[in-house]
Amino acid sequence: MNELTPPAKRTAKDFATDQEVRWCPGCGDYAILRAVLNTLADIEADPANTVFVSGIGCAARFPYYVETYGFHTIHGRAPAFATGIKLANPELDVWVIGGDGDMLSIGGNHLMHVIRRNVDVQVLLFNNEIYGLTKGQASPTSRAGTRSPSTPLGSVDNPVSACVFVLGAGAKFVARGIDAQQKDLPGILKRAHEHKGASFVEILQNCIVYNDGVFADITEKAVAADRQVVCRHGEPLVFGKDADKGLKLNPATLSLDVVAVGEDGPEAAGVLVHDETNRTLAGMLAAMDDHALPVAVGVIYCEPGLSYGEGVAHMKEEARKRAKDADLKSIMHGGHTWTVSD
Ligand SMILES: Cc1ncc(C[n+]2csc(CCOP(=O)(O)OP(=O)(O)O)c2C)c(N)n1
Ligand code: SF4
Repeated sequence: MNELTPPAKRTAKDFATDQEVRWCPGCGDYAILRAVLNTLADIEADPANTVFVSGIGCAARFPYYVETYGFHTIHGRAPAFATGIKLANPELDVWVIGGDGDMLSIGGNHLMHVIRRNVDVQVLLFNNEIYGLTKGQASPTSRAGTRSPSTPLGSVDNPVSACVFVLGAGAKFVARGIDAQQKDLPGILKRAHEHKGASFVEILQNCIVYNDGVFADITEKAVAADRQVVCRHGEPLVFGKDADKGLKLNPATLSLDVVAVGEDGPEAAGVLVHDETNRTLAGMLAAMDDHALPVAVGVIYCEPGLSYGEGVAHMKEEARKRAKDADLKSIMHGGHTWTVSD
């Protein structure tokens, strides 16, 4: 009898296409692509069962570069396409890709609904705080004062925080990662993939051409340890090069303060332990964006629950039970019907 050789495990390279990648040299999108390809290899994704769906923008070119099924759809509407794809074939593993303009300007409405419905897809929002493809106009995440072709005197708009927005829409999985953090990003993407329901991951992405260095005050090697707190479920929220700082709840202001962690450790200093199932804590962590507090990265919130697809399947079952003996004709002629005369 011939012995069958088991198929070799796919590597990240096997998930890359032969398409010429058309991002600017040095764009953060390359690093995100690498992290996603590594994740697909790690989770042993089946290319025949995987779909990448995007809207419009530089980020939205993503499906061309992944050796799976893909849809490059219309501006802001990737969440709507993804919802239809997932409902039509719940077996498919669906990833939604878009920039901050695509998902929070024209697509803000669609993002809200895919999240609140808890459709079982992974939404990756590449946040470079600018419209890259259209040459650098201010986006909904651009900081106040951002000078751009559309805001030559500096933006007077208040920026939206992507993670706070989706939490407000009822998100049950919220995480934040950074393009260049190749060690951590695949782990975050893997968690997003494991979660049943809509998983939202904001990825801080450097647009080297139109907004270079916008996250430097968070990501530069010299400041990263002091400017980022990594959220790990069940572990104290400490940060700093020597883990010498921590986040503590201020009961008087109901806000987070930074405290020094002494020799007695984080518990003695009253540092909070991260509980990714705590929505109130998630709201506070997601909102940290000024210099007084570090920026939260990692899995900020995770609450397992019924996904939209499961809800729709239950509803269909119930409808079938109720209309067991009904035929199409009786359904068509049941209820309020009337005849229109000439
Ligand atoms: C209906 C419509 N309106 C506007 C545009 C122009 N447009 C194309 S991409 C884009 C925004 C891109 O920014 P972002 O989503 O942040 O992605 P990035 O290019 O930075 O990755 C805009 C406004 C369009 N293509 N279609
Ligand atoms: S314009 Fe910016 S976001 Fe677009 S490919 Fe170039 S560097 Fe990347």
